[in-house]
Amino acid sequence: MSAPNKSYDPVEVEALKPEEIERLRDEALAAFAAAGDLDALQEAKVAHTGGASPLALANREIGALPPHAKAAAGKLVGQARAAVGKALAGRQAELEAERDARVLVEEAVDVTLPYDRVPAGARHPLTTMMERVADVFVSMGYEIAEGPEVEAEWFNFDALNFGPDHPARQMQDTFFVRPAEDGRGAGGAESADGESGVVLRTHTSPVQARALLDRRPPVYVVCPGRVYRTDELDATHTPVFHQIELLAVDEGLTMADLKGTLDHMVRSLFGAGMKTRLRPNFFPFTEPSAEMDMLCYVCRGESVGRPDRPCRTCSSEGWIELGGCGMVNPRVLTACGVDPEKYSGFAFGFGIERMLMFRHNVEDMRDMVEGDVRFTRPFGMEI
Ligand code: FA5
Repeated sequence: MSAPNKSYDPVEVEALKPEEIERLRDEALAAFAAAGDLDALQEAKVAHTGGASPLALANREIGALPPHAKAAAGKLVGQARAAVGKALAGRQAELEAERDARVLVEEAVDVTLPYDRVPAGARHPLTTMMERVADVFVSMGYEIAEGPEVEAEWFNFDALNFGPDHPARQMQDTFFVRPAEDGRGAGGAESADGESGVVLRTHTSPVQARALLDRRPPVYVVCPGRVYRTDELDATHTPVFHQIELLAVDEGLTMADLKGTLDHMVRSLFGAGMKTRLRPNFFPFTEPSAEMDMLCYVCRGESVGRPDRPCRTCSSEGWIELGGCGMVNPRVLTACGVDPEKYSGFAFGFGIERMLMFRHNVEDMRDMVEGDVRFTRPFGMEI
């Protein structure tokens, strides 16, 4: 900045000459107009309005003028700076509006497009059915127990009191696992008769033996899982299906506890007023054993003897067969190291596919295994 000087004439100070101020103003206006985006405008702003800009320097020169010249020079520079500020604000608004319009176009979302070309998946109704049953018992304090699907024959049969030549072994048609090439069993055990000693489990009952060997009584477990039998796939059978097994071993358990537990289960799953009935049957691992039926949840038994009101769900029999049950055979307790003098237990097991069939009027079990979403979709998207 020049030093104060009484004889100083603004006309003679180059930076304060009106035409120079005008030139600086016009240069700034042209730079703002030429700025194509907000970044360029920011650069022009610094160059033409910043502390080191020619107009700011000119403004500083005013202080060095003699008093009589200050007002005119101040007015000149002030007007130029005001014009520059106004042009800057105008261009800033223009460029911001342009940017906003561009962003709206670039980031536009076409809400008319399909939101998702791959429909969300959902769990299979068999899985949700099995969990729903297991939840009934988990809420009563039962623990979920699991076992392998490729199972030792000992757990699948021997521990459950199926003797080596017991005809009951043929009750369930078994997939035997072929022994390894070196003649050793699939589990690494020597096999004298060339059998591997390993099967695909035919029911969830081997989990009973595993649960008893793993824990000390009292034992309260529920065992859901996949099982295998050499059955042909037809409307009511599949070679791979699901069962759910229940086992309770404690002091003083009786058939009445079994019956009460079954009744509680059907009421939880099918509603108030439901009940079960037991019919004598035979399983080597329960004694006594029974077949368990539940009241038909559709007609509640009212279709029996009423040809005018037939029920398709129970074929007008009033009852639907659920599965097998009984008091745990003391020989099973002994095989698993539990004292049958002190403890008793009950168990039951049934097929999930069959339950899904009558609960949802599924007429053909093949629909459950074919993986067609037209079958699963009506069950909803429970995940
Ligand atoms: C058993 O498997 C016994 N482990 C049940 C049991 C457990 C009895 C505990 C006593 C104590 P069963 O062979 O009857 O029993 O089979 C039970 C259920 O599995 C049947 O009621 C039926 O619902 C289902 N099931 C059997 N075979 C098939 C199949 N091929 N396809 C679909 N479900 C089947």
